[in-house]
Amino acid sequence: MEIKNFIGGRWADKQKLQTMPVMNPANGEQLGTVPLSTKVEVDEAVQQAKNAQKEWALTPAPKRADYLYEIAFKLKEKKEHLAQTLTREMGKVIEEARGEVQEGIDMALYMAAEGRRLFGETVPSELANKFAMSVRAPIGVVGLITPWNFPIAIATWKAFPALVAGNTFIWKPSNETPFMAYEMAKIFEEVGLPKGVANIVFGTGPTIGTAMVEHPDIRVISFTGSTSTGSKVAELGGRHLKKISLEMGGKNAVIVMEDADIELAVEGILWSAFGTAGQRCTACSRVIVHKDVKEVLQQKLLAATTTLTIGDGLDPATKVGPVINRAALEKINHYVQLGRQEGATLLTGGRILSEAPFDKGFYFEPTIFTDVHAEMIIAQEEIFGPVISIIEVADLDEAIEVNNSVKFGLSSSIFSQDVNTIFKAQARLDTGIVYVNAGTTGAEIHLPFGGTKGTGNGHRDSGQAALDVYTEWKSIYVDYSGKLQRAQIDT
Ligand code: UN1
Repeated sequence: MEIKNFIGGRWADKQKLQTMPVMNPANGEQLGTVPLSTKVEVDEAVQQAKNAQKEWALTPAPKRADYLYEIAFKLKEKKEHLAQTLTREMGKVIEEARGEVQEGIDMALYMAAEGRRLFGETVPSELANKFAMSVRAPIGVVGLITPWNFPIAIATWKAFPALVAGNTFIWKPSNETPFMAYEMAKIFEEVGLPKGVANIVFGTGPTIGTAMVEHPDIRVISFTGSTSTGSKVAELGGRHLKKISLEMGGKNAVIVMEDADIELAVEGILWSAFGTAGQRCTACSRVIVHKDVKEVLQQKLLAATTTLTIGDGLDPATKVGPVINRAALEKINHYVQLGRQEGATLLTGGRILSEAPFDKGFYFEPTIFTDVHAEMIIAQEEIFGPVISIIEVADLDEAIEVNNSVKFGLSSSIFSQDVNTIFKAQARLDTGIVYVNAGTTGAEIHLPFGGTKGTGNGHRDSGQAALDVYTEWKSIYVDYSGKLQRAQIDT
C-alpha cells in the first residue's frame, strides 16, 4: 500500500516523490511504501496550515473541541483495526498496541474537555476600576516530529493540545511507522476537520525535519526522539528563535530496597524492562538493588525472564516482540558486547535470535547483566532494547546517588514498604516521573510527561502542561475608570 501525504485536506495523489519501503519487524514482510517528501511539500503544507489557522483560531474552543470528541469516537470505533496495524508496523505485542490506541482516545477526550476550560487567571488590579486577566492564546502553525515507538500516542499528546488551543499543525511521523499517521489522517478527513488544520508530511529528518525547523512560519517544534537529533533541533530552532519542546532519552532505574515486596518488584521490572522489547523512553534499563536482597531478586528475575515468550506481537501468547529494525538489533548487540568487555556478568540472554522462526524478523533475547558498576557504559547510555543492568548498593543514599548519576532524568521507581524511605526517595530522585511500587512505565495522559537533564529542555507533553507548549500567555487590562490611570507612577 502506497502512503500519501495529507496536505490542505487533500491526499497528494500525483506526487512524483521517491519512496521507501515499510517493513513489518516481526517477519520482514513489506507493508507498503512511504513518500520521501522535500522542502516543497513542507512549504505547501505550511501555507495551507497558515491559511487555515486564521479561521481555526477564531472558532470557539468548545467547537474546536467537538472535532476532538468525534476523533475520540472514531479511534474507539477503529480501535482493533488500529491496534493490529500498529503491531504490524511497529512490532509491539497486541495488548500493548490496544493500550496505545486507548492512550490516544484518552488524550482526545481529555483535550476535548479542555475546550470548555483552557483556564487563564483573573486577578485584582493595583488600580481602582481596572480589570486584569490572562488568557491562553494560540501560537499559529506548529511542527510535530514524532518517533516510531509510540506512533499514535505520542502524536496525540502533541496534536490534540495544539488543536484545541487554536493552532494548526504540520506533523512529520517516523518513516518506520507511517501507517498510524495515515490512519489518523483518514480520521481527520472523516470527522470533517477543516482543510489545512492538520497536515501530515512524510520524509526524512535531515530533509523535511530541517525544513520544518527552519521554516519562518512554524513557531513551535515539538520533538520526541533521540538526544542527538533533539539537540540539533534545539540548536537550529534556537537560531530561528522558536519555541522548541524536546522529549528525548532515558536511562530509567528501578530501585529495590531491602524491605520491598520482591515478587512485586520482579513483576514491575519484567514489565517495564521487557515490555515493548525495552523500546520505551520510560523503559527500565537499570535495577538498583539493596545488597541484602540482591541474590534473591536476581534469582527470581532470572527465572521469570526465561519464561517470557518471544515472537510476533500479533500472537496473543507473545510477551516480547521484535525490535524495530536491523540497525536497532545491531545497536543493542553492540552494547551487549561492550557490557561483556566492561566486565559485567551476563546472567541471561545476550543474543540476536537468528534461527527460524525468528530469522526474518529482528529479535533480541531479553538480557540481564549483573555485577554492573554504575559508571559502566551499559549503565549510563540508553540502549533502547530488552537489556537491564543490575547494580548493587548499600543503602538508600547510594541508591539515589546511582539513580541520579546518569545524564538523563525521565522516569524512576522505588520498591519499598517503608513510608519514610518512599517519601525521602520521591523528593530526591531527579526524574520527571517517579513511581512507587510500580515499574518505570505506564504514565497516564492527564499528568505532565517528560524529564530532567538530558531528557528534555524543560517542557512537558500531555497533561495541563502540554498547553504551555502550544499557547502564549496574553495579559489583558481593562480600565473602566474613564480617566488615564498610570501604573507604577509614584506621586
Ligand atoms: C515513550 O516511551 O516515549 O509511560 C512513551 C509510558 C507510556 C508512554 C511511553 N504511557 O510508558
